Amino acid sequence: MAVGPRTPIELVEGVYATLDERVGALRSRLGRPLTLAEKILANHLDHPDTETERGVSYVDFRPDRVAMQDATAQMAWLQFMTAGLDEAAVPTTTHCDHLIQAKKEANTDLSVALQSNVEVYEFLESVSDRYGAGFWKPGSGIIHQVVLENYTFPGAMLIGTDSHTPNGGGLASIAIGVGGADAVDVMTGFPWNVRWPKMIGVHLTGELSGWAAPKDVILKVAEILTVKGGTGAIVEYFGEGANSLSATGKATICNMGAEIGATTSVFGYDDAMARYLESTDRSDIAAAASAVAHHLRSDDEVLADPGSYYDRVIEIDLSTLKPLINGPHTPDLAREVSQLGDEAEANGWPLEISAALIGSCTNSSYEDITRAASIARQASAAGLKAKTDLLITPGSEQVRATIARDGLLADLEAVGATVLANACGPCIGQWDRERDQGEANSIVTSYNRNFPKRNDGDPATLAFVTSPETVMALALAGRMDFDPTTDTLTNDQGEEIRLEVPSGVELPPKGFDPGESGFVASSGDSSNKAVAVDPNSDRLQLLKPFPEWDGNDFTDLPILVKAQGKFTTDHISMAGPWLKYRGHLENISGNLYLGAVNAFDGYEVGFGKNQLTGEVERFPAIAKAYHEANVPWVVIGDENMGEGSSREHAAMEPRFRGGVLILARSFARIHETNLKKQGIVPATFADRADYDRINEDDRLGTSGLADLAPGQPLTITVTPANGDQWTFEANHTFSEDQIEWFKAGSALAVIRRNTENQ
Ligand code: MIC
Ligand code: SF4
Repeated sequence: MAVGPRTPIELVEGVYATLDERVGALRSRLGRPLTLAEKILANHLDHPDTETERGVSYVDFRPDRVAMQDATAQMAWLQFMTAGLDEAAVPTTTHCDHLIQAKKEANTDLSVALQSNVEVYEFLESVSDRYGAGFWKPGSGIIHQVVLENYTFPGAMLIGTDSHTPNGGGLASIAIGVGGADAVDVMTGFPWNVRWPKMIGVHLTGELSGWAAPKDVILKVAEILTVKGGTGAIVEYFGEGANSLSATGKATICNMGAEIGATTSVFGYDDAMARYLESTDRSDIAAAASAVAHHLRSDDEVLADPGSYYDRVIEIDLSTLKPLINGPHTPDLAREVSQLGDEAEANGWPLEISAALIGSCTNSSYEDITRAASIARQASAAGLKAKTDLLITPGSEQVRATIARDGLLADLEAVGATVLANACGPCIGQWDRERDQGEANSIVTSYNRNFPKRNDGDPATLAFVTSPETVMALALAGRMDFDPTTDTLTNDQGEEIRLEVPSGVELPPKGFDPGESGFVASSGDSSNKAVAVDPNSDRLQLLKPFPEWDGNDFTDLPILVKAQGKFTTDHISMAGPWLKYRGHLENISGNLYLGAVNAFDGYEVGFGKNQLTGEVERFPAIAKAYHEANVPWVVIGDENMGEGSSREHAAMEPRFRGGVLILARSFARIHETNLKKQGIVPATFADRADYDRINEDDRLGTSGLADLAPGQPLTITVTPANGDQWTFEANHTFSEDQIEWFKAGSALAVIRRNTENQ
C-alpha cells in the first residue's frame, strides 16, 4: 500500500460508505439517539454487534491510520520488526519533530540535529521505507499539525503514538494517543482495544471577544475537570459557541484535552472545518464530508437535551471568558491573567519573565500567529520591543512558509523574536538555554504542559501556559503582573501605550504556501531491503522478547520506589537529554524514576534505599542492581500515576529491569495500558488509605495470580520487617485478552504467536 502525503479521497469515501448502516445499527441497538463520538466509534467497530457499555466494555476498533513521532516511533518500529511482517497493515506515517534541539535559530539548529541524530533519522527513514510507511523529514513540522493539515478528516478514527494526537478532534475526527505497542497491534493487522468511553459534553454558548482565545476554553475546562477529570471519557464540544471557533482553534482545545486525561476530545463537523479543508487543498474531502454532515455531529435530540445523553455536561459562555494562564507545575491551576501578579507575589514566584515562547503543536496555527503578530505590530509602531527572550516554534513547514510570505514572521522578528525550527524544541526539554540552572525563574508559553523540568530541565524554572497573544503581551511587558486589558506599557519617549485587542485572520487569504516538501514516500516493493541496526550503537538496540510469566505468585518484592505526589511519565522516564536514547532500551533505562519524589523522608528527588545493600542510590542504579540479582520488585504511586505522555518507555524500562507489579491510587489511561501491554500488573488500592500503611522496608507479594480474572480484585500481602503480615485488596482492569498478554510476557508475544498461526 503506497502511503502518500495526503489521505486519499478513496479512503475517506470508504469510511463514509458504512456510516448509514453502522450508525443506524448502534442507534437501534441502544434505542436512543447517539452522540458524535458514538457514531464515529460505531463506524470503526471491529465487530458491529459488540457490547458498548460506557466506561465498562472493552471494545476492538479498526482505526483508519497510524501516526508516530520520532521519539516514540523508534521503539514502536523496533517492536514491529520483531513481528516478522512485510508491510504495515494500515496507512502509517513517521514524523521527525522531537529530536531537534533549540539553541540558536531554525536553520542552525536543524543542521546540528541532522548530524547528531543521523543514525536515528536513517533508521526511521529506512524502516518506514521497508514497511511501506510515509516519512516526514526533520523540519517538516510537528506531528499533530502535519496530521491536521494532511491526514485527518471528519469522521476518521486515527491513533498516534503521542498523547496530543487528539488535536485531530478539531476536524471532527476521533484521534487518540496510544503507546507504541498499541500502534504495533494496528500496524500488524490486529484491532485496537480500548474501553468504550464515557461521554462528557461541553456546551459552548456566546462568542469569544477581546483577549480571550480558544486556549482559554481548554484552560477553563482543565480548571473545572482537573488533570484526571477526563479519564476514561471523550469530551464533545457543541453549541453555537463551538460553531464560532475556527478549525485550528478547535484543534487547540482538543489537543490540550490530553491534560485532563481524556481519551480524546472532538467537535462536530461545521463550516469552519469545511473552510479549513478547502484552504488546505482538500475540497474533495470537504464536499464528501458535507454530504454526510448529519452523521458527523451528534443527533439533534442529543443537542436539544444534552443532559439526558452525556454522563456530565459543562456549560461555558464564551462571551464571559477572560484570558487565563495556568501553572506552575500542573496544567489545571488556572487563574485570570489579571490575577497572576498578585498570586505570583504571594507565592514568591519571580515577577520578571525570563523567556516567552509561542508555538508547539497546540498553538501555532495561521490564526494564532496572526493574533500574536497583530500585537507585535502595535508594539513596533509604538517603538516597543520584547523585554525578554521571545522564541517562536512554527507547527509545520507549511505554516512557517505561509507566515513568512505574509510578513507575519517579520512582524514577530521586529519585536525581537527568534524563530526556531518547525519542531517540538523547548516544549519537550530540547532547549539548550544559555543560563545557569537552579535559579528560580518564570517563563510563559503557549504550550500545553508545565511539569517541573519540562522545558529546560531545570527544576527551578516555573512554567505558565496561556494563549499566544497573551504570551506576546507578557513578553512586551517582561513581567507577570501585567494585565493587557487594563495596564499600559511605556516606550522610550515615555509614552503610555495601551495594546488594542488582538485581531486574527482565520486562514491565509492567499492560500497556504507549502514551503519545502518534507515528505518521503515509501519506494514500493521493499521486501528485500534490510534495516540495519549497528550492534554497537548507543542510540538503537534491537529488542529481545521479555520472559514469559512463570506461573507463580510474586513474593517478597522489595519496594523500588514509593512515590509521593505527582508521578507523571516525565517523573518516570524523563525526556530532554534522554530523548536521544529512545531507541535503546538499556541505555534509556538509566533515567528510570529519576524524577520520582520519594515518599519516605530524607531523600533527594530520584534517590532511594537499595534493599540489597542498605545504600542510598539513584533509582535507576537500584533497579539495575535488582535486575542483575534477579530480584523482581514493586513500585508504588499516588494519584493519576503516569499522567502526561504516551511514552511506553515508562512501562518498558520497569519491565526490562524486572519490575512486576505497580500499585497506585489511580492511573492515567495510556500509562496503565502501556504497563499491561509490556506484561506488568498495574493495580489500584481498593482502600486509598492502604497507600499510607506501606513502609520502606516492607516486602510485598500477591496471592492467586494464576486465577487473575476480569473484575476480581487481587490480594496483596505486606510483610513488614517485624514479620507482622497484613493484606489488602487491589483492583485491576485486566480484560480476558489482557490477561493473556500478561501470561505470555507481553501483548507483542501474543501478536507474534497469532501472526505465526495465521
Ligand atoms: C509530550 O508532549 O510529553 C511528548 C513528548 O510529545 C509525549 C511523547 C513522548 O514522550 O515521546 C506525549 O505527549 O505523548
Ligand atoms: Fe511536541 Fe510539545 Fe506537542 Fe508533545 S506537546 S508533540 S513535545 S510540541
